[in-house]
Amino acid sequence: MLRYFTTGESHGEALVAVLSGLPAGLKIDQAFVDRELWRRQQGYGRGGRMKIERDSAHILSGVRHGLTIGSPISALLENKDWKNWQESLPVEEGDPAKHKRVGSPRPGHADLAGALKYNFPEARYILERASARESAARVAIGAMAKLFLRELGIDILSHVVAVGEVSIAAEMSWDQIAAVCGREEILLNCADAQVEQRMRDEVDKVLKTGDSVGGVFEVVARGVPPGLGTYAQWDERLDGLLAGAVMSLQAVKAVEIGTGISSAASPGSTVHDEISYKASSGFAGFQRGGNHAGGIEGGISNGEEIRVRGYLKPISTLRRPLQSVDFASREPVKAAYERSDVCVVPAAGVAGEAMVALTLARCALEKFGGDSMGETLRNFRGYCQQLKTY
Ligand code: EPS
Repeated sequence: MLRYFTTGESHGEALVAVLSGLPAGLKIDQAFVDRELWRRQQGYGRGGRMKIERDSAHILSGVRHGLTIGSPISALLENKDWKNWQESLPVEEGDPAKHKRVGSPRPGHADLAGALKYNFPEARYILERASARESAARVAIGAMAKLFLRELGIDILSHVVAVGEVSIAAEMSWDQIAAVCGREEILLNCADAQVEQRMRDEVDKVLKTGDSVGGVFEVVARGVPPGLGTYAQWDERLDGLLAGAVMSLQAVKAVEIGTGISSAASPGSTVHDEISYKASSGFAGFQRGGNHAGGIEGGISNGEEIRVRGYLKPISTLRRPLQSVDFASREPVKAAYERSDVCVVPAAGVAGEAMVALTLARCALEKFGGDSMGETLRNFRGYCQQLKTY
């Protein structure tokens, strides 16, 4: 069973991710893992922190001589900013005068709910863990899940569909998305260059006004065979698992599979993807007229591209803060402001890819099993053969 955990605070010494359950004998390409981490750090609208960090996964265990050994993998991502926080966030008792309080909760952030829940008089420890910095750890192990899925012919990418009110009009093909993801300079990771410029203007607008902006990313997985996930139990449905995984990312407030949102307002005749047959096509010869289903029907992958969208609220730290209350005096004050990003949609898309990869890897391992890659691939190929001769 594939399981994973992350630990770490935004301004602590490091993030640590643990991934358990990958079969032995998978090649771990360090350059690929670090490139994924780099991708997550890009995007127009990031704040000053990304000038400090240069993320790299320092693998501590579970990989020897470049291959997984079937033991849990742990990876450490250093926070370069730690050197500026050692005195205000020490592990040991330290000097209370040096602590950096967050005295008034930001609407939309975890600050207030977290302080109430964990019974802290202010929000410093809350934002330290609620911060999207944690998603870097998920991207590190998500990259390993991607390397596993690649062996099965499955690839995953993302692109930005909307920033604020600016959005792309048409569905982007895999090749268009791959071209934008392969760039050495990532602006807003939008596959339509003209729309991307308008997205940039949208970010500039909120930068000028001290505001922030949200948006929509889409994760696409191609090469997924029919048969991952099942309707047999509610918690085994692939759409449910993907929705939970993507929704768990910081600032995601809604998840859509395929054209789920517009489908709710459309007649069935325009939503459901008609079926045809051509022996040489796909996994089992069946073809679809479209992909409104986003590659999932009945909680099972159907062999089409899986398309999952994450809807991000605007970042909750505003340079022109909203109204709040002082934790200590309970007097009305402006919400706390700390250095922040104003737009993170491209970065969230990369983190979304990681969550989709971890979810698909888990479902693939549940279906094909295997303690070594040889065993997993043998089972996988046997299943693909079964589909071919269906
Ligand atoms: C974040 C605030 C900013 C972001 C951070 C998430 O960090 P800082 O407070 O250090 O300026 O840059 O995101 C990351 C560090 C990251 O790696 O994505 C927050 O409060 O959520």
